[in-house]
Amino acid sequence: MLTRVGSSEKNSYGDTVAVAFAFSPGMEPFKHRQTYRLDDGVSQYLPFRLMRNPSFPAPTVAPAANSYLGLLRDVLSGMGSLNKAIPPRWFYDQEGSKLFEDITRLPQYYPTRCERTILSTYIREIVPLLGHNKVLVEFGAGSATKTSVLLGNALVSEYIAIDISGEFLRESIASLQAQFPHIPMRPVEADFLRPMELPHTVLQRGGIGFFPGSTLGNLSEAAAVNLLRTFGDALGHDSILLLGVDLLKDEAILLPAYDDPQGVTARFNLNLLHRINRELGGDIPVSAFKHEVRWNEGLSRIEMHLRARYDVQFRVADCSFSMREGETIHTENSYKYTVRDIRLLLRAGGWNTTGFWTDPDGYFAVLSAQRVPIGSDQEYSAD
Ligand code: AVJ
Repeated sequence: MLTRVGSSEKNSYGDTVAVAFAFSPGMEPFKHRQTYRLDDGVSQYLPFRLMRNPSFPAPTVAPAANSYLGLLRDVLSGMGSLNKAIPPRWFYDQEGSKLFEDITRLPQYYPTRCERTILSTYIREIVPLLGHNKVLVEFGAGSATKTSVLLGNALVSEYIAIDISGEFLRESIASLQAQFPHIPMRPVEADFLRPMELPHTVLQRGGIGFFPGSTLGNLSEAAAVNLLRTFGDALGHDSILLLGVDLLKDEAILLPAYDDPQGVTARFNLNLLHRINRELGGDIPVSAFKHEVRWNEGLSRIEMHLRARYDVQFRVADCSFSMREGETIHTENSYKYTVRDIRLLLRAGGWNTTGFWTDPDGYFAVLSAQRVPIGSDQEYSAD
């Protein structure tokens, strides 16, 4: 029985990329098409590889999922810039993924609750838009708690769950597999921001990209459009996207969602510094930093920062850094959209909106979309 497949390979930058996934004992999710190691190495052994996609605009030097080198590179380059910043993907080590789960249960953090309500309320309208027997691919699956309503109602041929936090993902998928034993499931530890190539079955049957939680909101417009195009390339022509996004609303609702009085979001933000200390041998005095949330009206986004309470000096991987009192490390953006914003973003990313659902308060939205047919030149119409 295949219990664990874990592997890695070097890309052209010498960085270790992607490939590690595992199945819990007893899962055997796709025994019937297990592949075997051939002499020419690991790529034959794996059902698929993650690789550079030629349609990606520029060869970005993206760090591998959760690799030491990836973290090191992002921290050193981010901390060496004039405006210090570390990308939010590094929040999600085992501890950070758990803290994020705690955030989703906070009364102030409405997105998870609203999205779950939308999905279960409108599942009967959503399902017919998802086609038959397509491959469900979830980007940033995490605890995958929103997936069961889809798996229980839509007809999908298999489920591929991608997340940067491998251990966490494998646990979530193991319990989902127990709930739906007849659906083959594959947990894939990877950074979905890297261009990816999915199993052949996705292109054969068409994919349903599931991108919940407003994770898209972490990205600038340019990066969001690129990612939506990458999804389209990976999922194929006959694919569908089901996207959850957070809508623009009053600051009085937004700020507490990211700055809860219980301090859970603060712990989540500060865990990044603990992680750097743990994994890169840093000596950052974490207590010298304060969780800070800002509403950036002009850019329509929530920003999270770590603000130095006083002048501090520290070392990370043998590099020295100093920060002035009040100086911040920018750790996350969370864009908030109008319905029109998100429709335009989808269209720019190669997707036509086919469905839109929201909660009674209009806080959150789920949208379905279809790929814009290549060469289509849509005329003006009244819809
Ligand atoms: C997972 C990116 C959607 O932006 O709301 C929650 C992350 N950060 N609280 C969000 C987050 C602080 C979350 N996303």
